[in-house]
Amino acid sequence: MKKLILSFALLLSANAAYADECTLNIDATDMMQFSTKTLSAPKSCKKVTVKLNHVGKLPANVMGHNWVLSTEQNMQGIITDGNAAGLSNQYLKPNDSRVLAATDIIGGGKTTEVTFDTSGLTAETDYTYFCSFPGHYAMMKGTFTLK
Ligand SMILES: [Cu+2]
Repeated sequence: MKKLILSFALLLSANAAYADECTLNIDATDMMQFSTKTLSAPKSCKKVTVKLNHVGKLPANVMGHNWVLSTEQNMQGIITDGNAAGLSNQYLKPNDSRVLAATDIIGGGKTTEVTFDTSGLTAETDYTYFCSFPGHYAMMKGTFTLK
């Protein structure tokens, strides 16, 4: 009985470790900054969850932030179309197939997250993440890799 309990505990902790490395956290601030310019997850993750935490105080219409994933090549087009789409569309063109993953736009004190399938991504590519709020990508941009 003791042995059984022990192996159950090991199984639980192994699952927790697996879940943790496939979940990434990033903060965004009122100073128009992400807390990191690089994010990566093990390629063994079938799904990756990115949790965005806006640690500022300003509202979404003034200093809103989201987390958008695409190829470097597609970023500018997504931003141009996103600006036209406006805040009511999370500053993204609806159903934009160039967007690999995206959270909603949030204001200060709020948290949001997105979970995406990694089956369409490759470990050889450096992906780009950015905030699509107008003008923010210049400051709020980083590199996402599977490794
Ligand atoms: Cu932003």
